[in-house]
Amino acid sequence: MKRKKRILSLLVSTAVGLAISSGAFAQGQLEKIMKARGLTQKDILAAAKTYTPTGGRDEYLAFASGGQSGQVIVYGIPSMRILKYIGVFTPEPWQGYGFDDESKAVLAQGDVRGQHLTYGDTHHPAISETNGDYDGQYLFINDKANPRVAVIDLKDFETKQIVVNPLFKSQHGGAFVTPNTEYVITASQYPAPYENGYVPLDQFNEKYRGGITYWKFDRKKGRIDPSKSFVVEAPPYSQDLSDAGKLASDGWSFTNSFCSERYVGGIERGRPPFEAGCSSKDTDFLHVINWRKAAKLIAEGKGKKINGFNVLPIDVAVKNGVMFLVPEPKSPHGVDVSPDGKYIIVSGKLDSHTSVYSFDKIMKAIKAKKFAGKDPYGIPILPMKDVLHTQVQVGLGPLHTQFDAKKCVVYTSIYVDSMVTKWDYCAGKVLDQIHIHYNIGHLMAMEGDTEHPDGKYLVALNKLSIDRFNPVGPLHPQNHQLIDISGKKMQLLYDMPIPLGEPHYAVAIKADKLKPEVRYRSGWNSRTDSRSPYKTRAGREKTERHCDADGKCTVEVFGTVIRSHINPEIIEAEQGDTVKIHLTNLERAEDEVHGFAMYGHNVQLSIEPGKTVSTTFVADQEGVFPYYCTEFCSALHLEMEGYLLVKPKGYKAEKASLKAGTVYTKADYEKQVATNLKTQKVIDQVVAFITARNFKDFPTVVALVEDATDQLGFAKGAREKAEAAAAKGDYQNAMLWANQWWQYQVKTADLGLRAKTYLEEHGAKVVK
Ligand code: CUK
Ligand code: CUA
Repeated sequence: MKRKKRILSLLVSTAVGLAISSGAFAQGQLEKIMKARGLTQKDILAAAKTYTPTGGRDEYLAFASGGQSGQVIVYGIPSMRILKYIGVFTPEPWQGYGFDDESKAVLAQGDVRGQHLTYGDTHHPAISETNGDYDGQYLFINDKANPRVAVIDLKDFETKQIVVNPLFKSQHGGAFVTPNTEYVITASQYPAPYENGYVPLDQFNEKYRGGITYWKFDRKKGRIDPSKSFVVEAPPYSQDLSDAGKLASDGWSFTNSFCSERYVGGIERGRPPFEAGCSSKDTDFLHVINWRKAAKLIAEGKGKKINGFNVLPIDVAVKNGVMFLVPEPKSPHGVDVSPDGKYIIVSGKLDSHTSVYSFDKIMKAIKAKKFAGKDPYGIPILPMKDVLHTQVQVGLGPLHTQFDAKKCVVYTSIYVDSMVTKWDYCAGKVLDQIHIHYNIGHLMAMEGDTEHPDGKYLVALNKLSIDRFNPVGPLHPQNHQLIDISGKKMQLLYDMPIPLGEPHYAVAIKADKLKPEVRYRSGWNSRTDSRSPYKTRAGREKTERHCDADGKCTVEVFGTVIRSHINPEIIEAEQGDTVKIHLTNLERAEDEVHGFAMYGHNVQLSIEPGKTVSTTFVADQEGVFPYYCTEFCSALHLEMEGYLLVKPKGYKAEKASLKAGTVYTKADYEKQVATNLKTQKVIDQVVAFITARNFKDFPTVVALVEDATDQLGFAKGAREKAEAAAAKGDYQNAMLWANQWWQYQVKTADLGLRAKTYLEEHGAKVVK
């Protein structure tokens, strides 16, 4: 009891930040809450390890596959707070992904054989590496169903490129990068002919093929270069996961397979199903590939082109010592290379062992040409016992392995037993086990597949959540479970439901390695990373209508958005016109996003500060189509609106002028001007506060001040218009412009106050 009290008071004093002397009250409170919520001391400890106080940041950022949702999920560790869903293979309206023309072009790169696809089955994200460690620049992810790879730039967490594998008909073992991201590796899964035509299944052995693709990554451009990429042809063995060699094994890669039986199913014809035929042999094959040599052979022209893509045929690979096979136990799944590159850990789904292969022994066997024979395609097979380092009994259904910061310590997911086993692959012994809820697939340790893993936390990516959360219908959320691995025994800390399935692999990077931007350079096409030709400056907004020789007309809008108006606010078109709207966000303030949605046209844009986006559609129906900003961006956000007016063909207007709703007088005008002058005094005070301090030392404040200066400039312009109208006795327009003058002042004040708060919170100093 005494010990319990001590732990509690320790917890309270650290968690609530109270001195020991005043801890008694908080301790009483804590005990009350624990009792009311049925929490144990262990729970409180776990909470203290994950709870991130308001405004706090996480130590790691995880990128998780969103499975068949075709997205990537970004969350923080240890708080397990979801920060973003990145639209990758699937349109995502909040981000405008798949809605603006710029991102539609990215998704269109992923069309397969003329078919536009709106989902992907994402499995394995990979962070770009430099010298075998995450560099935080790019993220890659594969689509298993449609053999594609996407490139996401971690400067803005946006998908920039999708490449389609022109040979494969499915692609699982990727994306995995080589230690300097020279290549992004993906392996095919279900064998199929490389060509797109029909080939009967009785030619499976001869014409169906697997393969491993090495996508050349051009880091300067930040894009994959398909023309310099290649496939190493492989037998139809149903290749599964891959991993790149590193350090000792740099230049090599490893891919396993689960159906070297080459079985073809046909359950409906009375044949035993695939699952029986693909698990009948005791062993399958690990493919050991010298990718550096393969790349050299391709460069020397030793490959051939199929569907316009470089292929290194099996016979050329064998002749040049590029590909070898190693038997591995029954239907394996994961293959993971140790941080030093010396060991390769393979887990057999139907075997209770993990098999640790020695790269050194593999090289020795290859050098000595000590082969156990050849497979039907002439590929040399290395004798299993000669290249095996050890086998360890870890539990039933081992799948994937991640590495700890501690030497030789690894964690393997155990699917059937719903466990994580911690074991030592050097000494070949089990160290600890923990139960998982339920049926774990992959698991992720912090930077756990690099040359320098961080340890600390492990996340179990579970297939089933069953009874772990409040029920929400037959489709359950997925369950990511956070485990503390800093001690001798693993400790379960937290369950995080994810309403996007299915989590396959995830990678976690130290958060301070990421340096994302908060705004784009002005007029930026974020998808091509270049200035948009449609960039529009303040005051240069215009709408043009041009018709071609066939009488087809296009209304093209070069517009801007800034708090709190869309310019233009009225767009006119004739029925049948193509409408192109380009919008540039003029804001520079952090997080000042505007949206753009329009009635009835499937238009929803996200326009982040500095970005230029476009939408194109045919106005095929006459009518009135309101549009508005979809982000609550200021007090007058609801007024951020406009109309697309589509006139019937040949429509003649009766009167060409717009009539105002309310009528204003001289008194209204003067009252507004008085308000504006008072507001200006407030602004002047804020300006005096800022300029009296070293605000130039704070880039965030400098950006806010620039923005505020812009707004104040607009205010001046509106004031001039108001005064000119008043001078002419046009109090109607004088009042409206005086009001607009005030709107700009409000925005200036808003920015100024934000800057002031920032300076106060960041200890700015008064300067002389
Ligand atoms: S796979 Cu899903 S649990 Cu695609 Cu890496 Cu193993
Ligand atoms: Cu912009 Cu609401």
